[in-house]
Order: sequence, then structure tokens, then C-alpha cells
Amino acid sequence: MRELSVSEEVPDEVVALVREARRVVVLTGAGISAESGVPTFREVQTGLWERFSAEELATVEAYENDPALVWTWYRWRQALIAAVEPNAGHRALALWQQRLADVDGGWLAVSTQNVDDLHERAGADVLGHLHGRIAAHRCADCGEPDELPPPEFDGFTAPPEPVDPPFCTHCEEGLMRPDIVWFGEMLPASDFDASSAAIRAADLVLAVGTSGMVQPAASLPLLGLERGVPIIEVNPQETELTDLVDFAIRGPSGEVLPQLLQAAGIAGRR
Ligand code: BV8
Repeated sequence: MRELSVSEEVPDEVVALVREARRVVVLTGAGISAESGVPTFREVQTGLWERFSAEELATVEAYENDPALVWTWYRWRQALIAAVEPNAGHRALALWQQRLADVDGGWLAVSTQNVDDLHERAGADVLGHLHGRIAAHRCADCGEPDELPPPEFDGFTAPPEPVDPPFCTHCEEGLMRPDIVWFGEMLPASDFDASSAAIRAADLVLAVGTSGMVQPAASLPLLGLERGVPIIEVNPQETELTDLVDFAIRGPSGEVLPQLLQAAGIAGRR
């Protein structure tokens, strides 16, 4: 594995990999949304949730124990995500995806652990939302999905006290919950299987802004290893994946991804 800093010239091998790739899978994590102002999972919780880690709150147990506390956490995060914008990292992936769509047999697939919609708002199609979508909701009992009005928060002011989740309008018994994968819950098979299949067909894999600490998503890039597919990590820090990748570019994805596309002559080409 070669480690490079964002301030360094992008080495020719990396430029060649990016320029010549035709079937690309990008696995993203919380880090790609950090420059948009969305806290990563590593960041401590504040306000109503300061006593809990994200891993503790993102569980069925926490929701059953205190539905209002967990519900408010998700509605507040949903409001924050609605109030921020995609960054240059999201936009670079959307551009690269468009470019490869114009190439015969070319494609770029985004598979994300993020529950935000910043990839889509940057113009990219997302093949897999491995851990769900924060703006989607379903009944915790009957499982029926339902469209809910936007949250009553502005996304910045911490809510003074928890608000109760609404009741399901279908079964009228259950409480609504975010359509999210909590720890201990299965990932959506369609998104996971599609992402696995894409990596099995890829000629380049990128792991962007993920600590590689949450399974089974963190193992997806390894599916390429057995076929000798090159893996590039984009992350300011070392991760659980670093020892397995071919190149690790240390820097914020909002800077590194546009730089990579520029160096490969993809960005700026009409
Ligand atoms: C399951 C939705 C089983 C909720 C999330 C094997 C070994 C050990 C443990 C397990 C295992 N298998 C399963 C487990 C348990 C568990 C797990 O992995 N636990 C971990 C903590 C050890 N996995 C599960 O529970 C999974 N389910 O296994 O079910 C099962 C099997 C059969 C039958 C029934 C059940 C479900 C996991 C999904 C949980 N839900 N999200 C919500 O969002 O509220 S996970 C959540 O945390 C995120 O979605 C994301 O996946 C994860 C956070 O990871 P990252 O995205 O990587 O973000 P993180 O904050 O960690 O790091 C940020 C990175 O960005 C850092 O590296 C940082 O340096 C970098 N960065 C910062 N700034 C930038 C940047 N990078 C680039 N640019 C920048 N500017």
C-alpha cells in the first residue's frame, strides 16, 4: 500500500488507474458528507443525546426504551441534512458517473453507508443505500412505509425536549420509525447484493470517507481483492481498510476527488 498526501502530486499510477477505469464502484461513509456539515459517527453527540454514543442510539433497544429520544435524534439529523448542501466530493463522483455513462460499457456505482441524500442531490444515482435513508419512514410494528411531513426543526438549533413519534396510520397500533438499518438489524438485501455484484464486476474500487469499522459494509471492498481489483482509499486518517488498499490518499474527499478527476483529465472535459 502506498500512502500519499493531498498536497503531493497524484502519482502517475493513480492517474492511470482513474483515467483508464471503466467499471468503478465507490463505497462512501460519513466522511464524504463531513465537509457539508453532517457530523460523522465518530463525533460525540450533543444536547439531548450527549450521554449516548451513536452506536447506542442507533438500536432497536434504544428506540423501545425511549422512542421520543431516538425519534427526535433522527428528525433533527434529517433537518440538518435538509439544511446543508452536497460538497465538491459528492459533485466529483456525480460528474465521473456521467462521464463513464457516455463510455461504451462504462459505469460508476455509488454504494453508501450514509443515510443522507447528498449523493442524489449532487446528481448521482446511488446503487445501494446499505444502511437506509433518513427521510424514509415505516411502522415499527406492521412495517408499512409512510410519507411524513418535514421535521419541525431547522437542523441547527438543538431541540429543547424530545418529541413523540407519530402512530402508524395503517395499523394504528405501531409507532413510526426511520427506515434505517440499526445495529443488529439486517441490511436491505437488494442494496447489499447489488453492491456486491458491482464490486465483483468492477475494474477499480474506491473507499471514501469510511473508517471501515461497521460490518458487513466494510467488507464489501474486499470482494474486489480476490480478483486483484485495485482499491484506492480517500481519507485524512488511517482506517481498518488501510492495510488492504493499494493506494491511500490522505486528505479531505472534497479536495482529493476533484483533484483526481482533474489529474486524469476527466473534470473540465466537455
Ligand atoms: C448486522 C444507520 C446482523 C443508522 C448504521 C463482525 C465483526 C464485528 C461486529 C459485527 C460484525 N458483524 C456485525 C457486527 C455488528 C455491527 C458492527 O459492525 N458493529 C461495529 C460497530 C463493530 N454491524 C451490525 O449491527 C449490522 N447488522 O450485522 O446484523 C444480523 C445478521 C443476521 C440476522 C440479523 C442481524 C448493521 C450495521 C448498520 C448500522 N447502522 N447507520 C444511523 O445512521 O443512525 S452504521 C453507521 O455507522 C453509518 O451508516 C456507517 O456505516 C457507520 C459509520 O462508519 P463510517 O461511515 O465509516 O463513519 P465513521 O464516523 O466511522 O468514520 C468517518 C470516517 O471519515 C473516518 O475514517 C474519518 O477519518 C473520515 N473523514 C472525516 N472527514 C473526512 C473523512 N474522509 C474524507 N473526507 C473528509 N472530509
